[in-house]
Amino acid sequence: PLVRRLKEEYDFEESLYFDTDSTNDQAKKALIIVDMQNDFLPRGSLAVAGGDEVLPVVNKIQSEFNLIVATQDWHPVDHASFASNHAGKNAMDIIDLDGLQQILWPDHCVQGSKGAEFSVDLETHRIELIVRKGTNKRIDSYSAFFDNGHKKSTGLAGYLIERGVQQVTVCGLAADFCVYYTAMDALELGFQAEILLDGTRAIDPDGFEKKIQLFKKKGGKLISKKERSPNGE
Ligand code: VGL
Ligand code: ZN
Repeated sequence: PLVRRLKEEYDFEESLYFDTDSTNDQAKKALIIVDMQNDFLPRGSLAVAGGDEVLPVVNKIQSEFNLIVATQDWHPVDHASFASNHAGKNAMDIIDLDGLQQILWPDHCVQGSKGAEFSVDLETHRIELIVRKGTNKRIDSYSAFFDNGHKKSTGLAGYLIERGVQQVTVCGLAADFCVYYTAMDALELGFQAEILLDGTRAIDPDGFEKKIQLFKKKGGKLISKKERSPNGE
């Protein structure tokens, strides 16, 4: 009954107040800001080159959205994605983790650490939901929607659907991992999805280039804030 009531209220509002195409469009778009955390920024333990350059873009584009959500990579110290937790292994080695290929990373985004905090330069006051992922020590989660094995949902899809969202724009770090898998899952779930190119940076730019071919093939779009507003406003 709650869902039905929400649905009725939503339809009701839509027909009465959000009846023009442009405002309708606004109400149905969400911005997903992925992992803008100290460890992915310069001097962080898994620093993405140029990661700090996306901050002004990610801050500015928020004004175009009525709903802003964010994610935080949020690992326990003994997380299986950390090379330090596997004797004789180094960062960037690949292991089998419960049947899935797992890239090993330097320790990063440990729950409660400074490295796991959002950059102080990220505009956060309009963020309505923060999804924390990678919290189970045996399970890694790049996407904001599912863990890497697609075994469990984070609840984000349900949240967005209940908020009437049909289109998501994904930005943040890193382009070739958490941003890419978030955007791909969004498409698969039936959302229209776009990646904000000047609002993201890759760990491996060549790898990202290959991955986004598949994203485009599946119907994903690439946008850039600069193109939308040539004067940078
Ligand atoms: C990420 C590697 C490991 C990301 C998270 O946010 O893209 N990459 N954990
Ligand atoms: Zn991680």
